[in-house]
Amino acid sequence: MNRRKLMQMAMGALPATMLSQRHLNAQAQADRAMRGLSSPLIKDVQVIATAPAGLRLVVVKVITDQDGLYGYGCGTFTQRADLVVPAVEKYLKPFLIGQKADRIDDLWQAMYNSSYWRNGPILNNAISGVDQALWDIKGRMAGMPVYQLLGGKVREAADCYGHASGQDAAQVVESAKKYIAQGYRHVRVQVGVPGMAGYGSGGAAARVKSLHTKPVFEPAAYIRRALNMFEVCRKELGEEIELLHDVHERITPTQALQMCKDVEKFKLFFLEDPLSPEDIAWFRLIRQQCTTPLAMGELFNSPHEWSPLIAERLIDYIRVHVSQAGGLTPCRKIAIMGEHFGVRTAWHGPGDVSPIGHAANITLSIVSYNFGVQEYSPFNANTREIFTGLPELKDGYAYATEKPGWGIEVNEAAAKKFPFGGQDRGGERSRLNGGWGEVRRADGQIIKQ
Ligand code: GCO
Ligand code: MG
Repeated sequence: MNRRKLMQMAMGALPATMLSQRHLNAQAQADRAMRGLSSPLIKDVQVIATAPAGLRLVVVKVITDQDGLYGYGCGTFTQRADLVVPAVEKYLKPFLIGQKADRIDDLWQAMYNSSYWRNGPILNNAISGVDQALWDIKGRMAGMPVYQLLGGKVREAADCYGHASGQDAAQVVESAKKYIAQGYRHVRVQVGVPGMAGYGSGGAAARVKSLHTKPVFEPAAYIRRALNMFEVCRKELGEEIELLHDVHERITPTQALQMCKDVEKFKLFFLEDPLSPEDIAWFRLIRQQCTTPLAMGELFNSPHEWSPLIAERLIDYIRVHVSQAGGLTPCRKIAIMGEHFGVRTAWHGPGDVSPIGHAANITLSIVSYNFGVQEYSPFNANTREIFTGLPELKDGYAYATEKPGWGIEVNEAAAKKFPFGGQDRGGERSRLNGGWGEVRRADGQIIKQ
């Protein structure tokens, strides 16, 4: 019986008589569900390490024993990318060879437990690469985009935000206007601090005086600069545009509490990472004293970090970096947990997420009722040469593919043209293999950047 007849039979298009063989035994029913194909077994697991935009990306390829059936997944931890590669090749590959590729959650739990110690950035990213690849395989088998396997769309596309920045408020306004002109309704605004190293925008002017030679950052100066930027942005851009800002955990909890109160009047869409993961208990104090919407999560690797914040409704947006949590499987569960506590999703989507990871972000965003907003980072020409079938952005909306799986193919020869270390973005990164250098306060104290 050819594949088309099997499809028709499964879709109940053929005479009931054929399906009335109710007495098909469990194996026969499983076969019908598999359209006559046996469960694909994992034959090989490979890693594609490439840096087409100066950020080290890790993509895992899972190859099955069925010709032409394989999948891709994102395991990008750009600051330690070289460590994710052997975690996949030396530990997950021997563990997975010969396993059934269609038992995604079972394999997730098995990989997660196989290291005994767990919930770390390296191992979670390695697991994520495999996990997302297994979802790609299941979508390719089903002939459906992954979003269909998760129950289908609850919205047509994911509303995204872009990254506006500038060395001063006027430049930030100009940058924001460019995003608004492209149709974005949400814009993240970041401003530089003169003479200091800043997140999202370097500061012009000579380096400020300090007791050392490293890049300097002073929280109080940054906070004053940011508050002024919001003032100017609201005045120049109006009330309608949704403004977002990333504190990037660079201030003390006391300053975070004050800043969350001081920005209240600017009605931000959200203020992100006012606290470090180490200080999340302070969210209780912030919650008691102001209504500024709070976003947190890109640095989380463990349920111990996100569950209490969601269950106690201490944040408004969960910003997990999907591969840092271990992939699509655990993040789907985080989204569902959030729905029950009124916490919305805003998956981490910077340049150091591969296009596969962005496809997973967009998929989660269009299938989750409690969607908030999606961070989007455009793909440069090198990236488009390697990855085809990318999710498209139109009028500030990101659209998932309608092709099977993630709908993305990888040109592995092109990926080899951009090896790690070829053109790392930003100062120290080449010397530190993609890692970040030091940023210190004027007195020499290291800061979380
Ligand atoms: C964001 C993030 C990123 C991170 C980067 C770390 O909100 O997009 O804060 O910019 O800093 O992903 O590698
Ligand atoms: Mg951030």
